[in-house]
Amino acid sequence: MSIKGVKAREILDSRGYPTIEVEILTAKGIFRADVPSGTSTGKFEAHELRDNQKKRYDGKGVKKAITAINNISKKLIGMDPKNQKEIDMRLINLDGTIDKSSIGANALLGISIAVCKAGAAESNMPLFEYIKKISGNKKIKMPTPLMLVLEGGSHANNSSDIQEFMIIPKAKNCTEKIRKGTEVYYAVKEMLEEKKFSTNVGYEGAFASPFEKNERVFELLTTAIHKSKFAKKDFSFAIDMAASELYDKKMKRYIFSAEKKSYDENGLINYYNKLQKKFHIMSIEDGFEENDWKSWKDFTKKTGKKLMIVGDDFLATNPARIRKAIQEKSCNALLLKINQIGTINESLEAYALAKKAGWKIIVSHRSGETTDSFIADFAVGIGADYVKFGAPARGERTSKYNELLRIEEFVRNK
Ligand code: 2PG
Ligand code: MG
Repeated sequence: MSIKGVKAREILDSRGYPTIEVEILTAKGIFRADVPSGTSTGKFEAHELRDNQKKRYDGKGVKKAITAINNISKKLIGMDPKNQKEIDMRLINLDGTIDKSSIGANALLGISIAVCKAGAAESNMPLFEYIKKISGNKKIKMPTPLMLVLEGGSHANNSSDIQEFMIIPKAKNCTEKIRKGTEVYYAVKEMLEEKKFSTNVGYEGAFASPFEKNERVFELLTTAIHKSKFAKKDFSFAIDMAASELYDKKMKRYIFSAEKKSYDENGLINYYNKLQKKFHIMSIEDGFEENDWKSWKDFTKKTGKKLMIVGDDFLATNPARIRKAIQEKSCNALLLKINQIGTINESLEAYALAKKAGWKIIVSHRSGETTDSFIADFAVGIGADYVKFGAPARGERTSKYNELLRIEEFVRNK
C-alpha cells in the first residue's frame, strides 16, 4: 500500500513548451501525470518553476523542477498514496514557500496528481469515484461543457480582443451536449470558409479569425447554431475576457486593440450590459483585472442574479482569495485550475469553499495541455457544474471530452 518510487521527466505540452511528467510506482503499477501550463497566467498563481536558461528551450526548460522532484522523492517513499492530504501537506512543507517557488508548483502538482491516480488504484475505484470520495462530494454529476469555438487575445495573434467565445449547449446529457457543441463548431468552420476568413486555430483548438468587432462573432455563432438546425434556446454563450491582459496600468484603461477602443471600469460594465442585452450571454469570466476588487463587487451586485461572474486570474484557485471574494460578494463562480494552486488537496479546499458559498464551479484546462485527462475525472468527482476544456478538436482537448464520454457511459451502464 505504499509509494515505491517517484520519477520525473521533461516532456512537451501542446504549445511545444517543456512540462513535467511524473510517475509514481506502487505494487499496483505505474501512475503517470502530466502538468498543464497557462499563457494568460494570473499574478496570484502559485509559481511555475522554469530553468530560465536561454540555451535550452528558450529558457522554458523544467530541469530544475525535475531535480527538485528527485531530491524529495525519498521523503515520499513508503507513504500511502491514499493519504492525499497528508502527502500534499508534506509537499507544501518540503517546499516551504508561500508561492511554492522553491520546488515549483508544477513539480508539486505532477506528484500530487500521480498520487491521486495511485490512490484510486489502491482503493480499487474508478478515478472519478475516488475523487468523489476524497472530496466529500455526495453525488456524481456530469458537468455541462463550455465549448470554445473562437479564440483570440493572447491565445492567438491577429484575432479578436476577447480571449474566448464559448457556447453552452442544452441537452439531456453530457454526451449530447458534446455532440451539439461539436456540430456548431463544424458550422462555424464552414461559415468562416464561405467568408474567406482563416480557419487557423489558436492554442485551444478554436478558430482564431481576425474579427475586429466582438459583436460580429456573436452574430456568426447565432447563425451557426441556426445552420446546425438547432434552436436559439439550445445554446447560451460564455466569454473569457482575460481582462488583466487588456488592462493598461498607466492609462488605467482596458485596451481593445482589434476594436480600436478603450474603456475605463464603468465603460466596461456598460459594454458588458449592452452585449448581454443583445446576445444570450450567461457567463463572463475575468471581466476585470485581477486587482480591481471594487469593479468585481459592483458588477456582481448589479448583475450577479442573471449572470455567472467567474473568477479565474482574479481568484487563482487560491483558498485565501476565494474566502475574501465570498465575504465581499465579488463574484459567484470559481474557475478551478489545479495548477494555479499546485496540489489536489488545496484544489479540493477551493472547491469546498466555493460549493459552501453556493457558487457555481467550472473545472478548467490551461492553454498549454497534454493528453492527460485527469481534470475530466476531477470535474465529475467533485460534481462540478461546468467544464472548460477548449474546442472539441486537437488531441490534448479531446482527451478530456472523450474521458467525459467514457465516464457517462460507465455511469449509465452501472
Ligand atoms: C484561461 C485559460 C484557459 P491560460 O484564461 O481561462 O482557457 O488560459 O491557460 O492561458 O491562462
Ligand atoms: Mg481565464
